[in-house]
Amino acid sequence: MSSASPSPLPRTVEILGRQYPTDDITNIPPSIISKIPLRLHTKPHHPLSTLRSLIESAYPDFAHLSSLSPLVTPFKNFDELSFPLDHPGRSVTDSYYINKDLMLRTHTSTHEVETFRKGDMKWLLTADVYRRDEIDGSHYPVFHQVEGAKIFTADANGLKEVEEDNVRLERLLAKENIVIEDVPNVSKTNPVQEGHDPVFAEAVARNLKLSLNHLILRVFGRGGAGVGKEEPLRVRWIEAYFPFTSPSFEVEVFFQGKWLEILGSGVVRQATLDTAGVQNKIGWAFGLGLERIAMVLFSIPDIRLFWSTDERFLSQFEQGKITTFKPYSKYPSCFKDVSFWLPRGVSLHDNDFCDVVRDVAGDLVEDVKKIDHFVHPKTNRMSNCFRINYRSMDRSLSNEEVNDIQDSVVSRLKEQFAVEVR
Ligand code: FA5
Ligand code: MG
Repeated sequence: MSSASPSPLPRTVEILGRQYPTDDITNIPPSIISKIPLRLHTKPHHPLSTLRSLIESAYPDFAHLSSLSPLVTPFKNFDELSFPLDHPGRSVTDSYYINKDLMLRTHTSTHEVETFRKGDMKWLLTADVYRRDEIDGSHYPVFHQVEGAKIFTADANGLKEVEEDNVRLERLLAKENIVIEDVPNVSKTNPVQEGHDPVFAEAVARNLKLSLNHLILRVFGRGGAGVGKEEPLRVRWIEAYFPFTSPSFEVEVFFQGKWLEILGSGVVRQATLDTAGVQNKIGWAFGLGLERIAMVLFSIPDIRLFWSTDERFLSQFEQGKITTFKPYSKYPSCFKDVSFWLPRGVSLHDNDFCDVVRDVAGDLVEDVKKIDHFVHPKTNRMSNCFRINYRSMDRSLSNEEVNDIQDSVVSRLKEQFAVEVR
């Protein structure tokens, strides 16, 4: 669970102009803190902002929220959403903690309870979310999600409302060039919740699917990507599991020869609505990842580009328009390996290594691979070897510059984890 760090931590960290006390689980690095104020989803002309607007335009009668702070309690991020105590997402290897009482949200579902509590019956919420992760072309420790939800009053009028909406959406979709692989709305492995009227719950699951098929068609079909015009758009619904929904589903879209997972969704757990003080409601929620969809729509080949401040990137985009990104150049890669012994009793998760690399090298690193590890049979010490691929998106890096960065990475590893370089 914990990663021992021999180097002393500052007693406080400053985030968005406020000081927060640290403790022995603090693991938020400066490189992440510096991303918090950027809020790319609200930056005019940015592809993530255009995609957010496109999604909002598919739900014109929903409340559109986008300014909630990413600092939340673990209680709110996990417990309030029925996550079990041993869920891996809670661990310091997977999430960023400011201290034991405060973390960076790992998903937009964090805000479900407070939003329902406010009385919003149908809403979209866009935000930056944070997860400790590997380094490669499609993973970044900060990304953006849109949460959407709609709840109905759990009585005869509410049921009538869902059923009428289902008829309306079915009519709309019947005219479109879309091929949907479906799964049952409910099944033994994807059950209606205890206490839910099965007829109502199934109508709600159906409403969720129709509503999202409609959104997907709008985003991929008419968004300029060309699908859904000559070629039918192919969408695949899959049974899924989330602690805070049942039944639950994931959606994949067939794009450029591959199935792409774009969202998770389901019928909201009654416990969530009860906690929010709206016991007499029933409804659905979904959470989708903006970067994955934007990479496809705008042909953006590397997830780091969203964070670029290079005019050659930014100037290519116009708010509200989906255009194809023209790469300005592909600069050469430079690979550097680092092999080291870990002292006994010190654990270093791959995500710890990646955080050190990101902190020192920022976006000059394209990916990191663990290429070897073993335990010495006599000393019981662990040996690791990582290969770092340095490549700038904006310019050529000199070997000298990369060597300097690599030296700093090594110093930080020695300082923080007392490693012995081999
Ligand atoms: C969730 O985050 C759930 N909160 C979604 C949800 C909401 C379910 C409401 C039910 C009801 P998941 O971890 O699968 O689920 O992430 C949702 C989407 O975020 C994924 O489908 C993907 O599009 C995107 N995503 C997840 N991890 C990454 C990542 N590392 N980089 C980029 N996008 C990601
Ligand atoms: Mg998923």
